Amino acid sequence: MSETHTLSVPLSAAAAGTVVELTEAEQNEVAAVAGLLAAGGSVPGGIDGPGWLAAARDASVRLPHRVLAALRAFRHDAGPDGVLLLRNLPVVGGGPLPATPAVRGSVERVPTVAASVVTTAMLHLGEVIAFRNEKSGALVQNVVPVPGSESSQSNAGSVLLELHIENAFHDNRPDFVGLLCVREDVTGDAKLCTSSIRRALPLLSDRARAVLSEPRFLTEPPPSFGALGSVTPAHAVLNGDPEDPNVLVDFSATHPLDAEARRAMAELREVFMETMSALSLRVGDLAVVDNRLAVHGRTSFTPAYDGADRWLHRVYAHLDHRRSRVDRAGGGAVLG
Ligand SMILES: O=C(O)CCC(=O)C(=O)O
Ligand SMILES: [Fe+2]
Repeated sequence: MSETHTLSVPLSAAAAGTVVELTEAEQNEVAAVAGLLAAGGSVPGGIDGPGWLAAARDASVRLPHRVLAALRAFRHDAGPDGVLLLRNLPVVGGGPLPATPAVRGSVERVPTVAASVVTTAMLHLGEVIAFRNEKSGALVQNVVPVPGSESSQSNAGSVLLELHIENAFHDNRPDFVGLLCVREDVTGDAKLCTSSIRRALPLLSDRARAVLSEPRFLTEPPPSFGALGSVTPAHAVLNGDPEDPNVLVDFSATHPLDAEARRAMAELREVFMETMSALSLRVGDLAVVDNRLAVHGRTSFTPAYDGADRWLHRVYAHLDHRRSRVDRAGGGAVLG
């Protein structure tokens, strides 16, 4: 566990990474694509049924060119910040947005406009996946505050959510995490925080770099997996090219195995804080985080539980479906 449990957002913090703001015409094009998929709302099984993801894959090629180009470029190289922000996406069709759900494990089963938007976008970053033990294996999950879960280190909580790699404990963790804002936090306090190892690395001491590159850490599954995940074998926090490594850490679930490893992890958290960006997501913002290069978290906020709280849809993608085939019973999208 981290000792401090604060994320003080630097005053200079702003949106990180590449930002693409859709024009009204582009927004209408996306709405038309999503509208087709949402109209098929009666497909058996909805989003998680046998046919919808294939329909979404087909429809996804019709997204506006600038959106496709941004996603493709980000997939190739997520840049120094490891974050892509698409703004001004459509999130509702004809009717009003329903009340923000306030129950644990809430997911989207019916293909709404917003669910279709986030899925078609994420399909350009790889294969859309979910985990059987997390939010009942749903492909489109709700990120909402849940009464009674305030202090949970999960996306149902409202205390500060520590910086983390998504599902760090899992061998086939997602390569990209997409978070689409369908209702923004009225208080403005809830901010998505991201820090990239590309920004942080030059600020780390040589000793910390060396220690973080050794298998001196263990990572537990997050609370969203219930009791079902298992702790990793000892692993390094920095992997790959020492000059441009991947990072594997969750500051509430990764445990150093010795005192020096503890100090190195604390130093890493410090430099992540120094280089952190924080963003109050607006309605229609899709933030995509490269889960190899950037950690993410969220500042604390105070939900009202009145149906108007902050509401995101989360979708995962990974690049190599064959690599995870052993975990995907029947060849579907859900890892067991
Ligand atoms: O609420 C947020 O901004 C981020 C939540 C989060 O880390 C997640 O859903 O994976
Ligand atoms: Fe997360």
